[in-house]
Amino acid sequence: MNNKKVLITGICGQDGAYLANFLLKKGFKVYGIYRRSSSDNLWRLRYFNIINKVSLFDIDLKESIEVFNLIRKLKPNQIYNLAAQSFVQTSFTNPHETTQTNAIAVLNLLESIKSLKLDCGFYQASTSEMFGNINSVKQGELSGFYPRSPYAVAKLYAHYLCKNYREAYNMSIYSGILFNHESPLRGMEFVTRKITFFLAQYYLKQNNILELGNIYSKRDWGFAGEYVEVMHKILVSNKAFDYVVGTGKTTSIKQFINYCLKHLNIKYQWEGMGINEVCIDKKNNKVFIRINKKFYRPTEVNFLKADITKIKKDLKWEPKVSIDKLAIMMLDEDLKSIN
Ligand code: NAP
Ligand code: F7E
Repeated sequence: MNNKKVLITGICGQDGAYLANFLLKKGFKVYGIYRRSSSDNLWRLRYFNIINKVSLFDIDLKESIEVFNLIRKLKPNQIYNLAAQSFVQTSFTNPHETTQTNAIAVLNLLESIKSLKLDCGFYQASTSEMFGNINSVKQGELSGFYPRSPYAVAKLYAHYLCKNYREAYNMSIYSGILFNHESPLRGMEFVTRKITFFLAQYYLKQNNILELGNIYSKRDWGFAGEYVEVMHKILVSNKAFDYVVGTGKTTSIKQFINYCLKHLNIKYQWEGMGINEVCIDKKNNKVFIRINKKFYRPTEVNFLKADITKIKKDLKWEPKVSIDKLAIMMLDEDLKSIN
């Protein structure tokens, strides 16, 4: 035990669980903010067998006084702000909740640290969605921003707020601009897990149809287990305040599906175009993947690819898990859980 206290908001989410597990192994005392729910939202902590090793506080991040009181009581050495309404699609239907949690709650957190004069490192979960449609071949720390969803707009507010509080009040605030990162613990609503979970079921039972939206958008996908280690590295290295974290490679949703089908040895054929595009199982000539307009977004981010020159140079960090390996990891875990 190194006696250092960390507070993780969003500890029950994908990154929160991976980070808690990582920091416990490093000897930190880990506290977490989560929201009690009627459905089981502790499953990721159970996956790592760490429920009894972390101290959990049932607080909605929007409740600024409760958050302030908790920070005053704990006086953590580091805070990782990972809580967010993180699903881009939902931000179009629920923009107020998204803005309150992803933007205003960050203001409340920073105000708490400032008014308590706490000597505390603060990590903000910024996102590649802030780049949106900037139309460049790669996106790095100096690229412009063009957010394309209420989610991205709220995150950009938080990102600039962190910059301002750092400059105005000399606070130790760090932002990781992370590109998409996935894992077997990814929420079912995100496209990679939606695909791997469906295909694992399909492989075992060969029924049902998967419906998707825009399969031509491209993402820079990495492994969440690696990325949480970088969050910590950024915060303790004290070299620069903003880092882009990604793989430097980009893959379309369709290509991701093809990687999965190859691993499962399912012979397939894509046919048609646009809304009529389908994927046919060659074994029985049946359609098992099709497009449904309901999964299209009002405004889409078509292309993301990280420029990781700075983090490679400063922090000597490079990702190890490629997207095809990640697809296999997720599929194998899904197959195991369904079997
Ligand atoms: P996640 O799995 O959706 O986890 C987010 C967590 O925040 C959930 O456990 C959620 O709990 C909690 N939360 C939401 N609103 C809250 C509120 N008002 N008060 C308290 N807790 C609240 O997301 P993730 O993938 O781990 O991402 C972690 C952070 O990184 C997020 O801020 C996300 O925006 C950002 N990010 C993620 C990626 C990525 O590819 N994963 C990339 C860049 C940035 P409930 O279950 O109660 O909603
Ligand atoms: O969509 C397309 C969709 O929801 C990826 C969050 O962690 O990463 C994540 O945001 C792409 C988009 O992730 C479906 O239109 C097609 O182009 O998995 P996603 P996201 O929107 O990139 C960023 C970095 C974050 O910060 C966020 O918090 O896939 N797509 N068909 C679909 N997406 C979904 N979800 N479902 C579909 O059926």
